[in-house]
Amino acid sequence: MRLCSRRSLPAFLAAPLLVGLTLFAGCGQAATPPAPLAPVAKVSGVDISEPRLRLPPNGRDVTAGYLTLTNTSDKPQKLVAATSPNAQRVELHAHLKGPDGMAQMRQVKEVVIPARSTVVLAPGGLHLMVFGLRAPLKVGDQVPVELTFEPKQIVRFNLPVVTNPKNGSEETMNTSEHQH
Ligand SMILES: [Cu+2]
Repeated sequence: MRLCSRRSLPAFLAAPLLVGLTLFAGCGQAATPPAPLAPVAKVSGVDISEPRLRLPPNGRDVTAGYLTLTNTSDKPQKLVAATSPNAQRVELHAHLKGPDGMAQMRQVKEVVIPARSTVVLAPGGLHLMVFGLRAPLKVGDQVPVELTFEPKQIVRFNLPVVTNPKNGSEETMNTSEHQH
């Protein structure tokens, strides 16, 4: 029996490696040059990628969600509303400079994505403000969210919960370079 279990160990270790190699081989072509943002959801004219929700500090039921919106059309697109079955309310927010020069968080009516451009909702800028979470969250949870784009396009997807919602896009992506 001991021999048996010892022999099974390498096989157990090898299995994840094989899966990893298979995946790597499978997406090798698509991975070079650096993969474009993979959309997790789309509506006509807008691809949605990089969704994530900041893990709220202990005991809080308020947090912020982030994502990247890419306008694949030749006209401006508008995000006008957000909701989640897991929260009482979701608002579109921006950080705007007040008269005193300090950045303040403000609700905005809409987020406009210019034609053929990308708008990044990221820490310190535009975000989805989530109020009244109905249950405590942990890292890795998936929180469903529903976005409404004009005219009456509704799309639903999940925001995975993360501790640090910063990622590469806001540093590396210069949206003006994507405009034509
Ligand atoms: Cu906010």
